[in-house]
Amino acid sequence: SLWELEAWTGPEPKAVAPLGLVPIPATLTSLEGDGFSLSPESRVITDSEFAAVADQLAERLRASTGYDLPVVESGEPTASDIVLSSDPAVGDGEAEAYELSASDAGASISAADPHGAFNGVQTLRQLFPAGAESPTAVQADWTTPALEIEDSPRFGYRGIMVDVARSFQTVDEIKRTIDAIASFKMNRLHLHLADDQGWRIQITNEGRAAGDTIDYSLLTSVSGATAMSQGGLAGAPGITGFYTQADYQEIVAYAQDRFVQVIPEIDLPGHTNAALAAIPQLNTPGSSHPATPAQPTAPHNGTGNVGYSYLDPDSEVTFTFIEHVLDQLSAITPGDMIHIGGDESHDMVARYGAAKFDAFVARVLDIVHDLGKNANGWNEIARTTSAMQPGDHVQYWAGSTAALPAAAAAGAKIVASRGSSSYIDMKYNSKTPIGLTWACSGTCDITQYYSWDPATFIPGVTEGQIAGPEAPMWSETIRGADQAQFMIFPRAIAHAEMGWSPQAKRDAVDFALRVGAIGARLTAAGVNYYDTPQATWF
Ligand code: TNX
Repeated sequence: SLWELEAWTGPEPKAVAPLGLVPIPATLTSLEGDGFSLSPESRVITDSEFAAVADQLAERLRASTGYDLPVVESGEPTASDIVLSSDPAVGDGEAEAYELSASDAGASISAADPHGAFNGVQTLRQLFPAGAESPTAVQADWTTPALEIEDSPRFGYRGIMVDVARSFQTVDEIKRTIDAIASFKMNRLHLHLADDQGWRIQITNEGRAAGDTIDYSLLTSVSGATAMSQGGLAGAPGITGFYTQADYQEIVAYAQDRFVQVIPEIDLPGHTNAALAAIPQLNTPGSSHPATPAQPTAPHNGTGNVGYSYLDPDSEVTFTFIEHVLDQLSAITPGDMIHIGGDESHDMVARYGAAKFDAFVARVLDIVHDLGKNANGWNEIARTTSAMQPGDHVQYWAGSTAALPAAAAAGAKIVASRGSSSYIDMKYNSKTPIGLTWACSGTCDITQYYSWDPATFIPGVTEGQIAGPEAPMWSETIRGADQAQFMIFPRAIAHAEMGWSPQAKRDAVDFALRVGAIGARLTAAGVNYYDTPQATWF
């Protein structure tokens, strides 16, 4: 009959990219009508408090759209303007909250603090076509969907760690990664600055204690020149180098502009071969390397061997050294947090017992507190509750969780970095050419790194005692930012959503679709990533 259906012979229907918002906002309401459209006449109208955030937004969109996008502090908004306004009521006192509205009546972001406004800007970026991330002008219909969002984070701490000790990365490389993580509202960058294979932060002799004869410049002149000797792609050795204090401050300031706090780590008392090899005075009989003038501590043999090195827990020189290093590091770190390591001091514990190790950690915690900072340490420090105080963190990575509830009761919050679902230096699968396998083997992809709840994975530790998730990127096998980003993305994005979005809103299948919509953005922004088959790429 006339009404009989015929087989469709036209083109395949095109898959429509989902709204690629990552992390998914707490609440999102679609609005009737058309979305917000940028035009050559568009302006960013901002309260003066948010001027710096407005400048960053305008700079980004000027590059990709070619429009002028002036930033102005007053003016009657038109339907093509973006308005950033300060409103103390947004988020009900919750830090980082924002509200966003985009429609044919205009776009607006309101927040109680600049960090909230910045977060709103990251969401707005994701509402435009992927070309918005391009560093050069492209043609596109710069229209968003019509919607309203009210959003705030689940956890205050959402981070990654980059290990520049095993293999160095330049200031510019670190800045690129800061840009990328900040666009997913991540707000912590933990830098692993010293380990057996290298020392990456300049320490000067200025302000040495009376009687201290250590030449601290040796730390970088000797151990800034060492790194892993093998382990990279086709056996590539690690990259050597170090940050001058000015370099480090440049990273910190760049991060701060993007609301990312830098957390510097000096790993103590183990993982210290680089310090021992550089500073003769540390090589006392009670250290792991009692050197004689004829036999100074050799640089690390360049393998990933761990657990053998340690500073002498009974030598005052050890603590003179630590006080000076942490004093200078604190002075160039505006953030509240110094990471003291504490992991894998196997040979020290074997020689002296756990009580000596705990006493060592307690003394270092006191040093950090006396400098006016809070301390973080890997979960081996969890027993040291006597010296812990509110504001401190314990970072869980592996092994027993038994000591964590007491550390939390002493006021320390737990940073969630369990190896099997947070370590982004692990291979995605057996074919990944770089990466390790000890913490996660088989498929270590976005689902594994997404489908768990930081609030419930440690028995006896409650949601309020969790600072948030951090994904560590160790560098035994990773060389430079391009390789690092291949390991970081998209797994760190899974962590970003886990740290930000309400648990009830999270769904692995939906996430895999939204991440897929992020791929083109990362490509446009020049960020490397692994195009995992677990995502649907649009
Ligand atoms: C364990 S995680 C270590 C690091 C290694 C990492 C490699 C931790 C606190 N210690 O020294 O780089 O495994 O995955």
